[in-house]
Amino acid sequence: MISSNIGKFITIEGVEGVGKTTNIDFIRQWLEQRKIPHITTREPGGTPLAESIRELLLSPRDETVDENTELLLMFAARAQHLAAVIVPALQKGQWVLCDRFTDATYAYQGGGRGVSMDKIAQLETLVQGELRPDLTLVLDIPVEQGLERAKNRSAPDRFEQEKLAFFERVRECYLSRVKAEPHRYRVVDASQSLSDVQSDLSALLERCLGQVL
Ligand code: T5A
Repeated sequence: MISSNIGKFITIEGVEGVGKTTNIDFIRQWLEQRKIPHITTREPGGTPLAESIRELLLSPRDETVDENTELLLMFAARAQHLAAVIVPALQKGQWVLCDRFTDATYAYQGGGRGVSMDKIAQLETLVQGELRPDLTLVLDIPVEQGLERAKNRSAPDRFEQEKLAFFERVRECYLSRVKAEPHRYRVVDASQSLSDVQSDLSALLERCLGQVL
């Protein structure tokens, strides 16, 4: 794992309804039990300004959102989140547990919308410099199953109104990123029962993080 941060930076990713929010709470408890100072946060969002940008991005609207507008808003929210929350926490030695980060931009704007990966990589460097997550947990699930879970939970946001093929591309992009950089990612089968997902997560956290505690 990359270890340039003082605290560890852990991100959690996956398609809609895969169980990120549910399992972040589980990981938070895992960290609490080990008395590891940490914060949990999310993207887009994590600061008042970035949460306002999230509102702009997620609200369904009649106007077509240009793909560059969407991309730049994602990175604008991220720049604020990094400056105000993530970097200060890591510098204090806190672990940061983040619900989505730049892998989501590659998967949704790159895989889903077809924005060039090079363009995303340029913005990633501009906004983050060298900073990358130490560990990214990809919760993986067949897209239809994830959307079904999301649908049962709340009304669809602007992204959730996309067609199935969009989310298939998002999922494929996550899995291809895992293949390309296997040392940073761990994949968990999120189609299992919640208790099985969490027992896999526990074992995985012990394996990946046990040695740095
Ligand atoms: N986005 C984000 C981009 O396009 N680019 C970017 O760069 C970034 C950062 C918002 C949207 O923004 C896009 C992607 C998103 O569309 P979000 O709010 O994080 O991001 O996205 P969502 O995926 O919409 O979050 P959800 O809250 O819908 O899904 P979660 O958090 O993955 O799922 P969760 O935990 O709420 O679970 C959903 C339901 O399933 C149940 C839960 O109880 C809940 O009811 N559940 C299970 N049921 C059975 N078995 C299990 N194992 C279960 N696990 C959870």
